[in-house]
Amino acid sequence: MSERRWWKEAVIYQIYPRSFNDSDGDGIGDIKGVTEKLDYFKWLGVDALWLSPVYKSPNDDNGYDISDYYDIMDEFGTMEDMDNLIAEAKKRGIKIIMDMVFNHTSDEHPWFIESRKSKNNKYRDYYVWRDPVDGKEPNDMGSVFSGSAWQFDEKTGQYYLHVFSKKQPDLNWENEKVRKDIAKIVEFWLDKGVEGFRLDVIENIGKIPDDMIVANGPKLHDYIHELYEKGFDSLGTGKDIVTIGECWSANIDIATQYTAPENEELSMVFQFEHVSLDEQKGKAKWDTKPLDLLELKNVLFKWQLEHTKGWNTLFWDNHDLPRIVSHYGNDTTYRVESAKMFATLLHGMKGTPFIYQGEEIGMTNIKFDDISDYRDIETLNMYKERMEQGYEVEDIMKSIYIKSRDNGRTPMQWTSGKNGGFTTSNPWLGVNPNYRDINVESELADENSVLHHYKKLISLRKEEKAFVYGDFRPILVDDKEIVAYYRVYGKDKFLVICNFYGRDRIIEIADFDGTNVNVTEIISNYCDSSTELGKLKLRPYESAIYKIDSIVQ
Ligand code: TEU
Repeated sequence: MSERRWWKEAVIYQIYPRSFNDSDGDGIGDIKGVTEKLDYFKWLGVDALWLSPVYKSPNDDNGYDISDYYDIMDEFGTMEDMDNLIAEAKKRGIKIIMDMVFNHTSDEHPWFIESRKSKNNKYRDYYVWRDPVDGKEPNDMGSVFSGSAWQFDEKTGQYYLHVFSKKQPDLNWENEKVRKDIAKIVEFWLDKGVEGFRLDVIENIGKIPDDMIVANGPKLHDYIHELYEKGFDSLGTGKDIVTIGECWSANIDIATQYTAPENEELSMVFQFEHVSLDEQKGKAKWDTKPLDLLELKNVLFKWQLEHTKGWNTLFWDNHDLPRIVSHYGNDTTYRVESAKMFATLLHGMKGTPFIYQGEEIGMTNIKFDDISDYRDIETLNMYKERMEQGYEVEDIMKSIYIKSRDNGRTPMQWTSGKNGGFTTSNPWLGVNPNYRDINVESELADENSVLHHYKKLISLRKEEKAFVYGDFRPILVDDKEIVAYYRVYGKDKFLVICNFYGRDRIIEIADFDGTNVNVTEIISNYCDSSTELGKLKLRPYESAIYKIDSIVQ
């Protein structure tokens, strides 16, 4: 059995502060806005809040371009607000997890301002500089946000590397001074009382640009282990923190390397195989294909069954992804049922569940008519690039509606009032007009809402350790419409069963034959679910968890 740790038993809630709650009426969410909602989290039962970056930033990539790791973005408030949030959260038993962007900084960070001044500046080697080759970029490395990953800098006649935007120059981790300065940042935030870090694209820090290697470079794990020794070794220091790496290209072996406890690296990693199954291999994320449920089951079950030496993260949504009800589910007729089905499927599995703001009320993707209403740099750069390449506007917008990161970034819908209660002025990004029907206020008042369903699932994990530490045993693996599995822990046995589509199904389950077992429904997304002997009838998107007790003769 895996060792007990608080972060295995926790449910973590991700906040994208810009879109969460605006306390001062400037149209942008802020830290005080998060503090105002702490009692909401307490009610919901989440254990920790992961805050997307709140540090000083010119916001080319909404805070993922940091210009000062030791200070707070003006629009979000002050360090005093941050200290207050940490203290108020602690009073309620809620931990704060900071998002750390260590692969790159902003080009407005003092290190880069210095670095670009001259070739012999003492910060030159904090970043990756290369000479032109035949008067052009050093090689063909591309940026995740379109175009080349190299930017020419007139002043010194060299190119610098930026795997993301031009305003996000990559740090050079081969430089020991960089690593020391990063460790200091970790220490500073640990001293403030935060209890974990989410590490942005940490897989990129071992990059070898000359060989066009970005993720999983040869020294990656040495660097992470070094950080572990200098700060993440939470048990050693008595600070029992959690570390979560964002690792897009992790397979099971790589994830194991990061998370097997004896390797002393990270607590867990985000891998994205299950949420990228609508993408075509070798093509841009914008060129999608329909989801094949068997493929999804295969991926989910593989991580459950084979990633056993380390710990899994469980998530559907984040600030880079479309909303799950729109992405893989049904965001019209069966929005409520499918949102609950995804929640049940996920929270029943083994790993730490992450809830992204708004997921708990079943928020959906957005369709703005005009590109000028979008704010995400990745979306805007892709639009420009594809327009230049001659794509039809209609086709570009279609892929934006499916995959744009702004789908997950529209403001949190709190009430049916103006701007969904997010702000009193103009929101920085449009509120989804469906806030009149989909909002926290109305879901709090409705026992059958998606929100109450999340609350029940969170408390179920607290009550039944089978969901945390129990074995995972999939069934009906070849069924093209149903996802089902058992969680077994000592004498405790639970069945999680989900109808993934809008068609009625009748399923035969041996455990339901009524002879040697008592079957009790623990949670369901229909209020009147019923089972017949030996048969389980599942309506559209119906999902449920049953407790199965053997009858001792
Ligand atoms: O994301 C890493 C990353 O690779 C994403 O940009 C991803 O490829 C893309 O969103 C898929 O559409 C992290 C952050 O989560 C993201 O918000 C930042 O933009 C990025 O790093 C750069 O810091």
